[in-house]
Amino acid sequence: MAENFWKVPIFFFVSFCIFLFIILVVQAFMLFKKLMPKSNRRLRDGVVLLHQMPPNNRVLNVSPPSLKLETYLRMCNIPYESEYSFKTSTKGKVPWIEYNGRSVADSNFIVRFLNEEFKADPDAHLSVVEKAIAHTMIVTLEENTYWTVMYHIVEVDLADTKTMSPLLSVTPYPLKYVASWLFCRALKNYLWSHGIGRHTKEEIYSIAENDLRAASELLGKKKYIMGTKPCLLDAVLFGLVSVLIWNVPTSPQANLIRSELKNLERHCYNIKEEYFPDWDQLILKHKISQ
Ligand SMILES: N[C@@H](CCC(=O)N[C@@H](CS)C(=O)NCC(=O)O)C(=O)O
Repeated sequence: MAENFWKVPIFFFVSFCIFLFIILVVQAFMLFKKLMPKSNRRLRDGVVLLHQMPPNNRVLNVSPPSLKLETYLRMCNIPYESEYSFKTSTKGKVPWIEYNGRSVADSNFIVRFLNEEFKADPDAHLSVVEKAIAHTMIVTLEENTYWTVMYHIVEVDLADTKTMSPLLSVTPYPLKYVASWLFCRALKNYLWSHGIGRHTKEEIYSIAENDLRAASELLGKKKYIMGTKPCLLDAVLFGLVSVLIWNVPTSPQANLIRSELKNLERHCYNIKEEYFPDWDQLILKHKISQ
């Protein structure tokens, strides 16, 4: 009898692990069902189906490339419908689209594809030099400044991210612990592989500051970056600045915009007013976070 004494706690521990495992599997299954596309929406010919994450309470989309793409669609009057879910493209990212039986991934390849299909070009009015400047600024914002936002949400303000993330906010405990851990691990790996994650906090925010100051200089007092007519860069800037000032309003980047780079904030409100009169209704209708 005495030699079996140690088996009792082991029995309880193993039972607890099995129980926890079953709970996690059931929760993951339920969450998967909840978050995958609900509609077996039939693709309509000539209409773009835009796959993107649902809104949270603060912003129409927490993903700058998704907001940029939706802005582009509206700028070019391209007919589209949104499919709000967490289904990713073949490249493992959002946004992506389906159009006339074809799937296209990555906002920039989507823009190229739709420009061809719809004979649209939001940059048609730009000179060759303006196009070159716009291209360079787009790459700066999407491949550099964007990662400073990712750094902020995972390294500095994770508690807020967990509350506001469309995915983590609807993930029940105890699965939320696992999902948060996986989310952080993936994002920290991205930051490290990109290279920006190897810098100090101060260095990373200074990178963001330099980029945002450059964008602000380029915009100056103009309504849109290249003058009176918007171009793709305006959509990119809107995607990033709206996420900064509305989704992470306490970040150093948002503080800088609100205190010193006010033209970026004004630009953001201009685009919202012009292209998203239904912004609040869309958030109310489709938001998924609590
Ligand atoms: N270059 C891509 C970037 C898309 C992107 O980074 N999407 C993020 C959300 S903002 C994503 O899907 N991340 C999921 C992941 O990387 O696992 C584009 O412009 O579409």
